[in-house]
Amino acid sequence: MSNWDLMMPGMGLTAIGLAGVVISYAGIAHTFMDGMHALTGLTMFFGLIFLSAGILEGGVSTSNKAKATTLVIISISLSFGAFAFTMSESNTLPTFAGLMMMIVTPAVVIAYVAAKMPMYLKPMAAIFILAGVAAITSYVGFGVYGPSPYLLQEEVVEETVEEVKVIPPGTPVFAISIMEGSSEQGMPDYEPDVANVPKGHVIEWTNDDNVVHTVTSSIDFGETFDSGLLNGGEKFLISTDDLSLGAYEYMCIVHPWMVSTLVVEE
Ligand SMILES: [Cu+2]
Repeated sequence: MSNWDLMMPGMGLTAIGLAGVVISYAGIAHTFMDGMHALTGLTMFFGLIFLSAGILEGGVSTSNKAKATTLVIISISLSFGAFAFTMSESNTLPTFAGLMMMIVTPAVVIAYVAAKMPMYLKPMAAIFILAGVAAITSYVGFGVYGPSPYLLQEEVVEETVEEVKVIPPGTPVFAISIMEGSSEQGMPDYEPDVANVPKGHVIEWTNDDNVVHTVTSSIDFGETFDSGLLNGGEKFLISTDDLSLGAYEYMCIVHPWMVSTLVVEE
C-alpha cells in the first residue's frame, strides 16, 4: 500500500533536518543558529511531507514496515520536543512548535478525512485554509500593532558612548572580566554573561586573557560603544550615564562567537 520510493527520501530528509534542528537548538552552532534552525526545519518539513505522502499512498497503510517507520519518526520527534522544551532557553522555540502544530494538526485531520470520508475533503480543506489565513493575518496584525518585538525592527537609538579615562571619585564601578581562554569557541567569555548594571555605575571590562579582544556593541557594530583592540591586562571603561535604560548586546570583533549582554537598570 505504501510507496517506498517516496518514503526513503522522506526519511532521509527528515533525519537530516531533525539532526540540524537538534544541533541548532542544542546551541552547538551558536553563530549560525538563527538561519540554521529555519533551514533545517524546512528540510524536515519537506522530509515529513514526502514521508507521509509515501506512507499514505493508496490509503492508510496497514503494512508493518510503514507502521514501524511512523512510530520511529513520531517517537524521535516527541523525544526531541520534550528535550527542547525542558532543556532549551531559545525564545523562538514556542514559535517553531506552534508552526509545527499548525501544519501537523490539519495534515492529520485532512489525511483522515481523505481516507474515511472523501466527500467532506473539500469543505474540510477549505475550512483549514481559511483558518490558516485568518491565523496568519491576526498573528502578523498583532505582531505589528501589539507589544511583541518579534516582528518589529528595533529602533536604533543614536548614541555614542565615550570611553571613560578617569573614574570620577565616588562613582561605583561594575567589573566585567574577559575570561582566560575565551577566544576558544564554547568557552565562557564575558563574566558575568548578562551584566545587570544599575544606572550611574561605570562599567569596567578587564581583558584577563592573553589574547586580543574587543568590547563592541553588536546591533550597530560599535556605533554605541567600541573598545578597539584590548591587549591582555588592558581595561575599557564606559559610563552608564551615557546609556539609555535597556539591554545592549555586545561582542568581540576578533571572536564573533563571544557575545554577552549588558542591561542598564534603574
Ligand atoms: Cu575575543
